Amino acid sequence: MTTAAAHRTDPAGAYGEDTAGTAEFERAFDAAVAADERIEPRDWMPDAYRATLVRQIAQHAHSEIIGMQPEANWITRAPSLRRKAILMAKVQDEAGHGLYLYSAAETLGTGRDELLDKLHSGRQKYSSIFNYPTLTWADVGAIGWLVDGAAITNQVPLCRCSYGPYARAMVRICKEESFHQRQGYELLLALSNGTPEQHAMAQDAVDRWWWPSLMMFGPPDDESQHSAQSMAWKIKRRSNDELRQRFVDICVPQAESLGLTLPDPDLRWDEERGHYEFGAIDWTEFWEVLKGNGPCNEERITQRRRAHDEGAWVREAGAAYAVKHTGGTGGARA
Ligand code: BYC
Repeated sequence: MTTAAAHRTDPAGAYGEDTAGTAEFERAFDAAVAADERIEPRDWMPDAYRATLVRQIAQHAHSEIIGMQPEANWITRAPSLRRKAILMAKVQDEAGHGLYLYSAAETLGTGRDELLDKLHSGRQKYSSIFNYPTLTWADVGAIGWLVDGAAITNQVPLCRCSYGPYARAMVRICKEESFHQRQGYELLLALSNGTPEQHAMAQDAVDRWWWPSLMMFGPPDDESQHSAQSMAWKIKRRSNDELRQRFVDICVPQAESLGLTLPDPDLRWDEERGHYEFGAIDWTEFWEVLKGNGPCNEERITQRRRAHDEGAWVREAGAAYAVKHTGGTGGARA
């Protein structure tokens, strides 16, 4: 344990009303963040830091859980047993990611029931991307390549997030997302090199998923209300626009290898900046989706509530089992 860490654990809320004590904890917290040390669950942290983490981690967890729906839509219609097995494994991975993330949020003192309640009542968000429909089999490829690709770009810096449990959850999630991205790329490559109809289906999916994928990174930096504080706290390590640019730079050559085009007539290499220029994003569409007016918002949340209600017996059985075998109270889990 380093010096900064040694002084920052809050002994059962001892700082209480003691302002001088709080100031000391605050200094230790700031020093730990400045020294790139990890903040751990029992360390003192500012209320706003805790609230920001709960907001972001919960939104992230909800995205993983809701994100199962668009792809699960294709499990029964996958074109081969191999593709079906791969897709089932991927969707199951997403469920696992959601569970690690709910656990990370729980270390901040917010229970899973509360988080799910906020999701179901619309008080917490999930990623905008999952409010778009999966119309063809090629959409499974486009989600893997673009949506998981965007997720990795965003999440690799989160492996260095200042909050220990979130950063550690990200390490494993990123490894799994890399497989997901590869499977999507491989699926699209097979379609792109297939019949003219298959190629057209792959192109159509990329045309529909490209712009919503760019929106996943959040609003432009000058409209991102949380970025400055989250970066100062080292929760976020890169800005929304920086990550979006990195994603575009990665995708353009990959699209060329796939033999597919990206639906942006303004896309061009900027020699001077060493990056691809890209066209204007329709931010009106993004904010409308966030307000609940995307093509599938209602369908997604209705399905989620139904799954939760229908799963009540599983939670009850799990709680009863825990009481019987551990003598504990069980604590029903989602
Ligand atoms: N969608 O100040 P800003 C996956 C909200 S799932 C919806 O920039 P921040 C996968 C934002 O919350 C991957 N809302 O916020 C799963 C804020 O509103 P509130 C999901 C968005 O937090 C299954 C407001 O806009 N990844 O990989 O500094 C299958 C202003 O934004 C979005 C994560 O969740 C959006 N796209 O930065 C396949 C990553 N963008 O909360 C794949 C973790 C912004 O004040 N999250 N908003 O009401 C983050 O890195 C950050 O939270 C964000 C936004 C970059 C998304």
